[in-house]
Amino acid sequence: MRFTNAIVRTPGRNLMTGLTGADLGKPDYVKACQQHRQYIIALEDCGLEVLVLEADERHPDATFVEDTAVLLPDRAVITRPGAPSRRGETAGIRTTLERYFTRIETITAPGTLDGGDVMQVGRHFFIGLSKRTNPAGAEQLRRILDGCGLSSETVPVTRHLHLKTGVTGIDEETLLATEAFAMQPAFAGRQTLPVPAQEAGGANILVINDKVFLPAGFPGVRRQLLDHGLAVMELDISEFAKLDGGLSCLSLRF
Ligand code: CIR
Repeated sequence: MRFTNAIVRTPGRNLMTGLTGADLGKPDYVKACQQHRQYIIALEDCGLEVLVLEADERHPDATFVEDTAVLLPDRAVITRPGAPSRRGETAGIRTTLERYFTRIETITAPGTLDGGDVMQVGRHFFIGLSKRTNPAGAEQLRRILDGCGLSSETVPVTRHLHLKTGVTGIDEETLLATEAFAMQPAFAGRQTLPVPAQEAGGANILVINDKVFLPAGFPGVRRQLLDHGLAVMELDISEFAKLDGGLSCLSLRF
């Protein structure tokens, strides 16, 4: 899968009031903006055209744009985020995506779905059933995917916020996964690079064309990726991790 575009949203000054289950302290707004800038530069270095949306001061978690949409080759699916405080984020994303996609679908009530629970591996999609994504939302997405000739299956998410918090598809055969996911029957038959138990925060990596980005501070994960023959670059996203955010959450890629 090769990407040409990305959409990101500048963090708002309200960032420190975002949702979190992490016990890592409050994010520093200025530092978060610096880290976000480095993230944009990294995407641009991959050859992507990056659309930078302005901060949304009404929605503290709006910088985590990945959760608001699922992008398919011929259409965009606007999600219905599981957290009520995030539902208002989708209106702006819809307007933005209308510039790029002629066909837009929408997850509707009672369904809930966060983009962080949707992992594409080739033409197959894994959909996490989490605190944010419910069976009705997953079923709506399954039908849309089915209509596009794309297969999917659900995966229970019990120990992480989202599916992709704990597992990343590196290529069609290889996953990087925490212990919680390595044993999942859904992932049997694929090679799994294990994330060390004390480095669960390093499971969400970003694979963009031929480049691989890893959050800074996870030497065991870095070693796994290097041993697999991947050239990895580290990005410091400490301020976003304080809000349970990983590398993939900060962009929509297509
Ligand atoms: C939230 O709880 O919704 C945000 N603080 C973090 C969202 C992270 N998104 C993602 O993993 N895709």
